[in-house]
Amino acid sequence: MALPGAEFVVVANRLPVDLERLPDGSQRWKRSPGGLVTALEPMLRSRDGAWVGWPGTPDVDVEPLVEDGLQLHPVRLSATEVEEYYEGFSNGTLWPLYHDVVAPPVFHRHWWQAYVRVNQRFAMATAEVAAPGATIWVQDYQLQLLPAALRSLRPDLRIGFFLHIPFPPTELFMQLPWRREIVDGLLGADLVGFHTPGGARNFRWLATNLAKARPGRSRDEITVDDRPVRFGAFPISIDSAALDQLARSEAVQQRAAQIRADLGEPKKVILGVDRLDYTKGIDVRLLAFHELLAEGRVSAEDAVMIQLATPSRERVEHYQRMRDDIELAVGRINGEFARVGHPAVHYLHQSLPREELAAFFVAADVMLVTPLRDGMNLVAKEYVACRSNISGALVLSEFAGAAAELTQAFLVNPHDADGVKNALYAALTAPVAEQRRRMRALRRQVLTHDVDRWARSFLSALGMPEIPAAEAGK
Ligand code: ADQ
Repeated sequence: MALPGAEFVVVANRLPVDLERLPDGSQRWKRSPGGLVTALEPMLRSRDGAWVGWPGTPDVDVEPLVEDGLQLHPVRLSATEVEEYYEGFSNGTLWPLYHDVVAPPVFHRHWWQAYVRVNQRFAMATAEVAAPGATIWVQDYQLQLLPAALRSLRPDLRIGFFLHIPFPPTELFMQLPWRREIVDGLLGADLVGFHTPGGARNFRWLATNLAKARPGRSRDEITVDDRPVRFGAFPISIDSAALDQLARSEAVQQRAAQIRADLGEPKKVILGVDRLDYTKGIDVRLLAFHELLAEGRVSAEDAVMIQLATPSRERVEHYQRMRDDIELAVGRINGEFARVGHPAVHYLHQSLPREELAAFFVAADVMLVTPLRDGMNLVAKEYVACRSNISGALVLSEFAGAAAELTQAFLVNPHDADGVKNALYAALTAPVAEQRRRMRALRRQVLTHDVDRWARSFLSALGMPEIPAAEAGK
């Protein structure tokens, strides 16, 4: 099928749809609506937009398709490439390296070679799809070589890159055997975006000290081969208004009440919601809760903890071990403090529908977000968006990007076990007036800084002409 050249192209490791294989051998598309799709969809639709990405199943050739008015261009990955480029270099090398080496990164040359090969393939696919002078927005750490690869194929394009995970301190980044290639890859963009100013500063240092960039005309610009490259912090957010509205709905409010009733109407419900990942500090919060129970400062009669964990990267060995450790810790707490029919910790290794998740946020008095390092952490913002009754307390790690904006949370250093314990205790016992004061400030921030604003501010810095709000369907 020949599709028209697209004026605006989003390139991400994954398409916003999954190709599913049914038991009878046939295939079908299933939409996987994430925040990014929601934010970018109106812009994609209003300007012949296209999305380039992997459809989620290895070894299949899929023709480009138009799904719900959106052009989708699948990039093929073999099973070996999924293992080496995705599970290997992206998630076994870059992910731990960029998250402060909280797990040791593994450096394999054949993983790197697969990463180079796949980035090149994405560049070719994008070059074929883009109209002359089109705007391209490349997403995340799996595709850091793409900006330069694409520029060499198509110098006419306007290229933006956004990193969804932290950009690490330079001393850590320098461990990477292919550090220069990665920085050169990013420097192919016209604009490189990070969640925080710290990430942008780290990038600037590497670009000017490791690569051949020179200082530019302003503090947020460098010059590469006489071409300006801008960089800066663009903190991502959520569709705050939609989530606020969902959480206020009768169905979600009733479901939240039902959850509390099912838990036995405890005085306090403590919640954790994460992709099951070693960066999220799930062990940190379980330890804090365990010690508070053991010291008798909190009683299992009064407080119940729920940990919802989406299965993630289950084929990577480190993730398998971490899952075992967390399940052991949950089992220990329940072994000591549960009664029949009343667990102290409820643990669900499941991905929940949006409405159900919103009901848990509404039901929770204390939200525990304790990553050791996190680019942003959307869960913290989702909790806040769901607290329309201006109550509840957010305990938030200083090492999440979100901490820069959510300053009225109970901020903690997740490496400080006593600090986390004390913050959890303070959140559980905070007077109503204090909860309201903090939550009001948190909601002001989250409701006025949504994902649409994020996308618009990045694209306008990239120089893409503004779409009138009405035209974008907003
Ligand atoms: P993630 O590491 O995936 O994202 P996060 O920002 O918290 O982390 O987003 C997770 C999303 O998954 C949230 O929308 C959450 O609601 C959802 N989720 C988690 N557990 C769930 C469950 N059990 N059921 C259903 N949904 C669940 C990466 C970076 C982050 C950055 C984002 C966006 O690591 O730092 O904030 O990208 O840039």
